[in-house]
Amino acid sequence: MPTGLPATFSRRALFALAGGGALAAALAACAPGGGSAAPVPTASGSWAPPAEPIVFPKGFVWGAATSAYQVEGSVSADGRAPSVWDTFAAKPRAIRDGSTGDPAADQYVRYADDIDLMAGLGLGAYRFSLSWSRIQPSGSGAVNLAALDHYRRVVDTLLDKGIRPAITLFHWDLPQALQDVGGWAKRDTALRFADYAEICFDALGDVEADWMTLNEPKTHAYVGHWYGSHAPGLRNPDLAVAAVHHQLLGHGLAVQRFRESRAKGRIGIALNLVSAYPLAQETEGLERVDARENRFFLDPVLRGTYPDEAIGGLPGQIPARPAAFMLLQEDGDLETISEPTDFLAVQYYGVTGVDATGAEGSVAPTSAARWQQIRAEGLYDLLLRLVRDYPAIPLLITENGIPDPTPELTVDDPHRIDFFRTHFQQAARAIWDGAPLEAYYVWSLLDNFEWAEGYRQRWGIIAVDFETQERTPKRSAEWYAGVIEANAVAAT
Ligand code: IFM
Repeated sequence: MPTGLPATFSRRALFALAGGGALAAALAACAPGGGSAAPVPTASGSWAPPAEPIVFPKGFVWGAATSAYQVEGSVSADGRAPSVWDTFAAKPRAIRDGSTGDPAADQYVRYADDIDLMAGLGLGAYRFSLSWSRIQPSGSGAVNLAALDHYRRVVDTLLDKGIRPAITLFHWDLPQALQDVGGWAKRDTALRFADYAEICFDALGDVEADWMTLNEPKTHAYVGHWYGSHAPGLRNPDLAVAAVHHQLLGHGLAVQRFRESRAKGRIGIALNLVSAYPLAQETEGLERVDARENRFFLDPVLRGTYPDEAIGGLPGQIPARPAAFMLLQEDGDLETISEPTDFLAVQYYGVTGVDATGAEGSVAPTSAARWQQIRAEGLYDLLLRLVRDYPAIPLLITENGIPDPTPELTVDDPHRIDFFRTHFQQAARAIWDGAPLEAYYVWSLLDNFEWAEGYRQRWGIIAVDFETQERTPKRSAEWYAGVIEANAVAAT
């Protein structure tokens, strides 16, 4: 790793440390705005990382992420009530290995030890989510102070170690009591979410933190309400698009409450986005998939509009009724949804290919998670596309990662080191080309409950033995600690 890192970051400093004229020429050749009319940039071209380590901007934040249901366990401790995920996971065959989020990684109990591990790695920030059904067991009304006390201890312990909290309000675990009256398919849930958000801002808003309203509203809406393989297990595209609109409305209302509460810190939304590449000359199908995967979320939040192409009867669209979707929307909703935020949190896992009809296909190798097509350049394309197509806003990568190839516990994970190295290089390249990227959180800090896969997919940089709850940093954690210490990523 290099020594004598520049005191302040500049394109020139990055350039100097990153390999000179060949890099500059390559970067110039790949600069955005090359005249492509495709809905996503396809300009990543061929680019090789420089031989010398690439140094990130001074103050760049390196973190790791988890979510409440995936790591906390203690599902009935201190007054917590069931969420949709407790209900769903208890159904026969809902989870591949028959497991539930109890005990997960037992972080409700072991948070202080985990924070020690984070400090040992040198993490600058920890992204975790609050459990709504701990804090407000019925989803509305009475507040459970024991839960707020717990999260206060978590936040204080992080701060004691110099680790910035990055707090997600909702990572898919809706209180079951709200699902029982319609969940996100109903407008009222957006209002309940705003009230819950205000409780959290009042309790923890004295802390300098990065708040995220929602985690991946797309996954919760589509996989939970359309495909049926996540909680709440519904298979109705009309309910899925209702869940999109009401989650986004809840996001906008929560941002308003954040400003009113005068909480410290910043707020944004965490969207999982995909770089889609054409498999044919004709790109209409690609535009539909791009609208469904990206613009259905980016456009309302950042521009105050919904794209026309996301919903309909054509391949690549959500097969919901456009007229019914229109009827959900009330005057002022899009203004609320596009309430200005302080950053956009981007979750990047990979790419897809789309043919002329809108059918998706393979353009890159997959990981053990079959939905994940791995192409590090897709991250560069995505970040530059955000810069090109949307109003300027600071960007954070709040999730990026890969599972182990085996469900067995392992600490030897060279594939993960390669994955992160190439993605970090593309992130640096995007910064060089003008992306205002400020932070990078790896998914995940710990092996954990991977939703419908149960404990069979291990995404952590720290291995967890779920029998004993023993933690062992994987090779990738040691490698990541080196990146953090140097604030730089090497070529190999
Ligand atoms: O584990 C999930 C996380 O909860 C949301 N983003 C994707 C991860 C890997 O599937």
